[in-house]
Amino acid sequence: MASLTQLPAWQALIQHKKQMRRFDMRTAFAEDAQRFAHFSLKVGDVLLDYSKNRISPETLRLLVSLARESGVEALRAAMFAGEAINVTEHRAALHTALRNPARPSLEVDGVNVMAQIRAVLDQMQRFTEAVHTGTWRGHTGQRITDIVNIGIGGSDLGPAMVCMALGPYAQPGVRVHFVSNIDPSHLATTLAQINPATSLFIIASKTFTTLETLANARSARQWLLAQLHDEAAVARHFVALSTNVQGVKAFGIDPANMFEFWDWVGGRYSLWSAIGLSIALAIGWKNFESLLAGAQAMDSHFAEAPLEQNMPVLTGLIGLWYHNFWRAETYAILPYDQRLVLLPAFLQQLDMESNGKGVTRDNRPVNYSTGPIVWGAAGTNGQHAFFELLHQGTRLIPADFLIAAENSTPLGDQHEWLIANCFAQTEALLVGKTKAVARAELIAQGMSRTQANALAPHKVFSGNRPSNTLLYRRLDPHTLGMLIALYEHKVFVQGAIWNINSFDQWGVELGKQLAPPIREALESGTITSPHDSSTTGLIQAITRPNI
Ligand code: G6Q
Repeated sequence: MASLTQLPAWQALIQHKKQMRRFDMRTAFAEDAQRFAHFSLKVGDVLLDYSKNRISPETLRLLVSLARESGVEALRAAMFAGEAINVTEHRAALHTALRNPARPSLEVDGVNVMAQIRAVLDQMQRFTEAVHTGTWRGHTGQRITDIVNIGIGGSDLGPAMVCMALGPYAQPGVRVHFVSNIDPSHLATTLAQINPATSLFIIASKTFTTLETLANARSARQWLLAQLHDEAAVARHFVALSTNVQGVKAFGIDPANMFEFWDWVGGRYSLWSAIGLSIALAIGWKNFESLLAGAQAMDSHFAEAPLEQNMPVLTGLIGLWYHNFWRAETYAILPYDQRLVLLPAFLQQLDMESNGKGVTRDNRPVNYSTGPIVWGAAGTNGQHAFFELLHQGTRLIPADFLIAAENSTPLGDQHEWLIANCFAQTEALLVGKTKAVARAELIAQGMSRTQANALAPHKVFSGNRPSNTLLYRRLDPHTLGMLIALYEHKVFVQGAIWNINSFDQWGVELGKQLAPPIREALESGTITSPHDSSTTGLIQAITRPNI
């Protein structure tokens, strides 16, 4: 493929950006009474309003051309077909197959993966129902009341985010906890809240070699055995989610209590696989199926809708427009939905681990920027913290606002206030406030002209600041599945255009390589591997604190 920056659409977008430099969304809204209708799209229960962006019909036409010229459609077809699009690891990326169990067959390396997927789903369903009905009990015959998922990164963030989001669907009698950090305080705090006789530990690790997870799993087993005094208890209180049968056996978990997945499931795309067991246990099997079905609905839309009316394509292109042509380095995720409080952290991994890459799929360094910085927090809390910078700071920060029309746990008129705040913020970002208006307001409040002139510049909001709004009826499992799949595919579209491999994560590996020699030095007090003087100094500050 020609270099991205040489494509006609990229070149045209450079020119177009020059014409759009002074584009004012307020004027665009004034000139087109139908702007919302022209720049919004509904898929199922999810409405995307992308009208508050610095875009014209011509911008979208050029961006869609860029998607076509850079081969997004071919790569999308290859992903759904199970081709090895993860080129550096020679693997398919088939999270879409996990949520389409009705698909008759799909061969990867001569194996029908659909049969494997269905078999594991059946095993997960049987187990989930056994725990919920009390058929599966702890070693002393008591029912399971607490589930502890021990995993990190992709084996933690997705399930933790979903369980939090779907709290109103929680099964009675079961609490789910997540332990990820090797900092012992994480596990210790959780253990202090639970009873070993009624607890089930899910050891979630694709590789079953991850230091943090294995260390926490070992400590959890020791704690359990110290209280139940019988090695046989492990079989009733520990299950594993992994691709590594040998590792699971070596740890001492019976492979009969292992839920398998496969190397073509990326960690950050794995909540739809056996890694979702904690979700099924938290919300029940039917709701887990509904989560999968929601993601599948978004998959079908992504696979079939024309690029011009394709939600993941449009959000991906608009994000890329700001990142590459307006040099916006970050974007904010602002769920006006307390239950989505973990969404920014989940999307941080999804986006930054997928597209934080500097080498193309054909092994050349990129000569354009990739991988925006993702951050955010739940509204309205963010409003009282960092929104100042969004409104009055010097940077351009596109933002996604997410809001439900209905709340699962309404109280008085609080939800109406939540919606009002959400819409008011996107409106304020758009409309802003001029110096003349600020000055007039101050004078109307009784301030002298001199004082008003001095204060007015501080009360100016430039406006014309972009946002998307995702409005959904209610945060139910189906809608949440759609929203997550939307972001997965958005990231895919951007990675496809940047011609990078969104499915590997070599950057994660470096820390895994460097930590063991430091650990050894901390224990022995002798540094045997070469380090810079900073690292050496820090190690010695621990091993020889008095020097
Ligand atoms: C995700 C990453 C990474 C991974 C963790 C845990 O895409 O690869 O976050 O999920 O390092 O790995 P294991 O599941 O193998 O323990």
